[in-house]
Amino acid sequence: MKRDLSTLSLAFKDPTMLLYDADSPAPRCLRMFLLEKGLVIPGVKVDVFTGENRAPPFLKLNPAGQTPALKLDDGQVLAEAVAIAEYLEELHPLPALIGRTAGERAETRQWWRRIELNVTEFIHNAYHYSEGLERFGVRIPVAAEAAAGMKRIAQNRIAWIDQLFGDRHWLCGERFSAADIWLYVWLDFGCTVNQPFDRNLPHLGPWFASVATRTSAARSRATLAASLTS
Ligand SMILES: N[C@@H](CCC(=O)N[C@@H](CS)C(=O)NCC(=O)O)C(=O)O
Repeated sequence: MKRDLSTLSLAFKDPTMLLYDADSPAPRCLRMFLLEKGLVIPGVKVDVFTGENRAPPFLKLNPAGQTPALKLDDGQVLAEAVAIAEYLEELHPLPALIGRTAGERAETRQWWRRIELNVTEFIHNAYHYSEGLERFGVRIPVAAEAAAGMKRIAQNRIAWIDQLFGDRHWLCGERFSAADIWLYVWLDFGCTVNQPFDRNLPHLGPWFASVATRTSAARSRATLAASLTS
């Protein structure tokens, strides 16, 4: 089944939560996840470029100083995009982007973990240690000398994922999942920060082009607050 669920107008609104959102890839993963689920949550934009996320008001919410973060109606604040996605899928199981059965969920998590541990973390940190060095050098430990090697490893692991991918339609076969979202958003981000992947990869090249046609891919570029006012 290859339905593009993000085109559905049937959105479920949950005003009991507030998403701390930003113009960055981890929050974009979550926005795309929400769009695919047809779930509408109020959002507030945190300016990660000026470092609003590293100042006391935000640190009180998320001491890790990162976005996204999700505030629940009882005041609890969740961080880490994957944990937030898991939480939302438990509350709103359908359409399933992680899985309907234990087997499906494990399969999604298998790909998700491969992607985070081998690709997205390398792209992200290589960016922190090179193009983003000036901004991030004052926020987190950085290793400029590691950037070139990390970029190389990211590209190598992307080619490895391409081999594993084989002839399937999405990472989980016929099921479009959170793993596709995370890989797509981070590869797209890589293209904007001097880490373009090889579009000629036989499986990931066409897969990327196919994900890019989904409504959620385009709409997730804008932060939630921006998409409400546009
Ligand atoms: N592992 C975290 C990463 C969160 C993260 O690094 N967020 C970035 C945006 S992509 C951020 O807030 N950066 C600003 C900063 O670290 O100062 C997740 O997946 O949620």
